[in-house]
Amino acid sequence: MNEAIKKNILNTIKSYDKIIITRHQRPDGDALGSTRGLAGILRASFPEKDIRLLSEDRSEELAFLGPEDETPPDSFYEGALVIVLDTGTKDRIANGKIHLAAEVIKIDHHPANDLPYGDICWIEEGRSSICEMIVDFYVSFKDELILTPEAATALYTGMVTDSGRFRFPSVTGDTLRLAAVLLDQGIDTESLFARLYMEDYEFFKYEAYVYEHMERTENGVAYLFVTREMQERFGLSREAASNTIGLMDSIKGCLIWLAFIDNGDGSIRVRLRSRFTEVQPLAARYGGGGHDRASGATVHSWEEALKMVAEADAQLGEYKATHEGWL
Ligand SMILES: [Mn+2]
Repeated sequence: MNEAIKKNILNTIKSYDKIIITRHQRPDGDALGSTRGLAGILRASFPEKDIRLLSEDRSEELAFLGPEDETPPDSFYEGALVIVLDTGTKDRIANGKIHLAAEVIKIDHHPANDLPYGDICWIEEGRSSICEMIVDFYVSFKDELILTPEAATALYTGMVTDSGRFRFPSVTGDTLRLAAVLLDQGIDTESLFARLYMEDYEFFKYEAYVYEHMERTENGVAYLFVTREMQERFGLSREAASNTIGLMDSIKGCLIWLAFIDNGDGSIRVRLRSRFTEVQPLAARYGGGGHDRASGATVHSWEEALKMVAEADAQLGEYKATHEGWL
């Protein structure tokens, strides 16, 4: 079934002269890597087409991958094809002009939801990353498509970051086989990993602060309030502040961990993570969503945040009482 969808996508791409590639707001490595990677493949394969990566949001941390395209006049969208990557719902698309285009393709790995979009959809929930799907697409049409080392590096960046360096349960044999295709292009992994994972000296001071200030509920929910004061004290960017969630991911017995990031505008961004049990339903109760074990939501007060912590604690207590084998 997916083979037919992929073929349809390739034929649709071939039928347009202008193609716009975009992604979700607050782009992560997968959103950024997949859009850059696909743009690179299509530019190399179809040099006669005008292909633009047009997103309203960029990422400081991943700027090393290279510059992005400037905003063209609205007329550019006329008769153009839009490809949206890694974006589950229409409201999260980081491009407010896609309605001006002729046709929209959606390629995604987020669970189905009530805000569908796209004329052609290729959705595989089980996939570890969109980058993996783009490499799969490339491999399916290897004779017609060209993968450049730059595109391979962008795609590898997304595969590595969205899979937690190939550790998450979504990683399959296919994931590694497709990653191998990228490595065969000659990626400078020493430089890439240094850029992705090395941190400034001050960051480790921040990390120490996080471990000093995080809390744990009775049943083992680890959580932290990333206040404005904390963000200013350590000079944290929006991304760095929200990445705090990752620091709490390896605490024995803490199967759910939450980070509450004060946006400074009256809203508090919540990042939810879990192992063995799912946090997606909890996020959904607060108007959020995402993956089973990695979700996001927004609350509007610290009281509401604590209510969420209490619900997570109750869920975890129930889980631990009725399951074995977790740690
Ligand atoms: Mn993704």
